[in-house]
Amino acid sequence: MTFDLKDKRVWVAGHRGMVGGAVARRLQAEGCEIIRAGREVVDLVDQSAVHEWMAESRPDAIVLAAAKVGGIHANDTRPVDFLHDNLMIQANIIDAAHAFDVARLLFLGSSCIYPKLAPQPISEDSLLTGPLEPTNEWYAIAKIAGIKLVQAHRKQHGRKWISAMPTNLYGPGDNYDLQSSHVLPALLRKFHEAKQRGDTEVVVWGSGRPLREFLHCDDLADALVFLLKNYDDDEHINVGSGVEVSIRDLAETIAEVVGYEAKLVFDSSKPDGTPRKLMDSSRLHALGWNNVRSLKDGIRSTYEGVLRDGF
Ligand code: GFB
Repeated sequence: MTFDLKDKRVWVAGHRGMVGGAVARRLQAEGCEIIRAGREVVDLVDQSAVHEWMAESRPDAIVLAAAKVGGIHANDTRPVDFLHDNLMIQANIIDAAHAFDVARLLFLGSSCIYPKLAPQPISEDSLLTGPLEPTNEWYAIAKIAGIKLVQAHRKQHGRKWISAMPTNLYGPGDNYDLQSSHVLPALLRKFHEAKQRGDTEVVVWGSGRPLREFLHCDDLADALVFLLKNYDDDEHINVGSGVEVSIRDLAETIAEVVGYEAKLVFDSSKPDGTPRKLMDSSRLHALGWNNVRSLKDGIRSTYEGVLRDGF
C-alpha cells in the first residue's frame, strides 16, 4: 500500500516532545499540512476535549507521539502517571480518530513492551511471551494496550492503522532533567557540568553493564514517515538502529564527545533495568528503510545543539 501525504492534513500529537518535534520537522518535506495542538489547546487526557478538537480539526492522518515518557527512575517511581495518563491519551485519540474516520494513524510504542528476558535481538513476535521488566511495566502495559487497540480497530473496523516500536531514543528536544531523563541526555549533562566545574568523578547509575540500543530521533522520524506512507499490517514493527553499547561504553563515548576525562563512579543503589534490549529490525529493513547515523555522530550533533541552545 502507499499513502500519499501530499496535501493531507497530518496531526502530530505530541509535537512539543522530542519524537513529535522530529516527525514535524521531517514531514515538512512531504508537502502536507502539519497540524499541531499544544496542551493549552487540547488536554489529551480529557476525552471530550479531544473529541471536540478532532471534530474541528479533521485530520487525514495522525502520528500518535503524545505520551508520558521518562527514564528508568521516573518510570519506577510514578507508575500511575505512566499507566493512567498513557492509557487515557491513546484511548482518547484513537477513539476520536474512529469517530471522525481518520484514514491513517501511526501509534508509537517502545521496546520495553517486550519481556525482560526476551531472546536477542528481539523480534516483533516476542510480545506477550514472558514477564515484563518491573521498573517499566506500567508504561509497557499502557503501550501494549495501545498496540492491541490499533489491532482491534483493524480487525473490527478495517482501519489502515499501524504501530511502530522504537528503541531507546535521543536527539534534539530531549529531556535533560537528571531525575526524569533517560541515560544518554543524563550523561551528556553530567559530563558537561563536570567539565565546567572541574569535577574528577561522574556518577553513573547501576552497574554500567546493561546493554542498550540507541537511535537518533531524526532517524526515527524518517522511518515513521516511511511507514506512514508504505506500511499496512496488523503486526507492530520494530524501529531500531542495530547500534548497541554497554552503559559504561556509552559513558566513555560521551566523555570523548564532551572532551572531558573523569572517573566513572557506579551507583549500585540505582536499578540496572533490563539487561539487554536490542531490537530485531529486519522486517523494517526488508521493506527498504535503512538510514541510520552512527552513535558518535548522533551524540556529537546533539551536543552541538546543547552548546548552542542550552539544556
Ligand atoms: O535510559 P534509561 O533511564 O532507561 O536507563 P531504560 C538505561 C540504563 O542506564 C539503566 C543506566 O541501566 C540505568 O540505570 N543509567 C546510568 C542511567 N546512569 C544513568 C543516569 O544518569 N540516568 C538514567 N536515566 N539512567 C526506559 C524505560 O528504560 O527506557 C521506559 O523506563 C522506556 O519505559 C525507555 O522504555 C525507552 O532503557 O532502562
